[in-house]
Amino acid sequence: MIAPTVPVTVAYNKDPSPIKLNLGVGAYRTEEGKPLVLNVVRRAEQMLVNDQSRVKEYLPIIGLAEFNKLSAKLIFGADSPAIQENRVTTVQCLSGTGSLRVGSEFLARHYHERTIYIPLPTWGNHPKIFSIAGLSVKTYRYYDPASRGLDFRGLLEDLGAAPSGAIVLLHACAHNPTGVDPTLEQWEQIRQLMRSKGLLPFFDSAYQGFASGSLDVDAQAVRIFVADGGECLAAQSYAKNMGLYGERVGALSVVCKTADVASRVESQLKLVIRPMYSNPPIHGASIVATILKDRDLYNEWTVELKAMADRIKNMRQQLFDALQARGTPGDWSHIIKQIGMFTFTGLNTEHVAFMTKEYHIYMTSDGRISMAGLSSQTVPHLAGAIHAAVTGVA
Ligand code: PLA
Repeated sequence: MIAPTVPVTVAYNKDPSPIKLNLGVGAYRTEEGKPLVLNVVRRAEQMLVNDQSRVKEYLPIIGLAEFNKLSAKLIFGADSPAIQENRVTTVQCLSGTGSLRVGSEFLARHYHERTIYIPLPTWGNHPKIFSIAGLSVKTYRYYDPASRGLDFRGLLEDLGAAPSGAIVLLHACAHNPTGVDPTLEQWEQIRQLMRSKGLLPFFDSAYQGFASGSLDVDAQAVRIFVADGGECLAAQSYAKNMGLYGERVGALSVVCKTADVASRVESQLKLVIRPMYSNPPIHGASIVATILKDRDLYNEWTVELKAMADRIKNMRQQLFDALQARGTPGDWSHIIKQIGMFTFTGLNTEHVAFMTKEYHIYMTSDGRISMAGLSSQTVPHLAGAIHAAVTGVA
């Protein structure tokens, strides 16, 4: 299980070195190393500020209705039969984390099987969220360190051996921390296996559009599960793809078999949310709804999103090239094969400690680096540190 990312940032903040580099937390930085507020977000905010009719009243328990509808469309597709048949219930939550938490509290109270299978490894917060909510957490094999790719056979064996009805956490795209996703054919096999065993898919979609640059491509895995008419849950975050990290805006959708079940699920979700935080904040959801409902703003968003995804891909290539140029021992092709914000480098805890001490480079101890925190100027520093680590540290 990976170490929490936040302590990495604490250590980074304390380091006085001018060359220090934080590749720990997954937050997008520009080529200049600065946080980015999307232009489309600035425009939407300006429109909201200029609208004198807007007030600061409480939102309903499940949040902004328009935001919920648009969020479901974004992940399931505008023409999704599940949406048209009113089989989806969507509630606004506090970003991806809050959506996962509300979803798992709901399952712990009302679902008949209280075991959730999470990939090994996974985002460090997953096991904590699910166990605190009252689910019992088990793992399924996911990553094969030898191939630095998917352990597909191990995954199928472990899910095949899971008790029927168990919940399975799936990363919708850009698996964190490994950057390794199943192919579409593999997703189809996973779907068939899960449906045949009645396993319940719970998708964590924290990176839609951020992985491939296309919102639709990154939602494909979720959509093949929804297309078969079965149940599933999806937690969405706008932290990365709209750069709304600190606004804490996300959504939980539960796809049900009938409209009647969906409306009863909504009532139960309200009972989960009300004693937790009463109702969600208004600002972030208003920004998202403003962008999603306006064709021009939406198009502008997709262009900016693609530019972020492209910059990350470019950093992968640059880092790979820099290691090749140095003749750094080992096969580094996984850097360009992996997808999304992170590269799972294969560096061990000792390498990481060495790079932090000698090069002031911060990353999680499992060797995960955030490609989004890298720039053309810092690639040589990182490549030099990796080279020194793998040639000098056992
Ligand atoms: N799910 C996954 C797979 C994530 O990687 C993250 C964020 C979230 C959900 C939740 O994000 P949100 O609540 O902000 O929407 N992971 C980050 C940040 C980017 C973190 O750890 O807090 C990471 O560095 O792994």
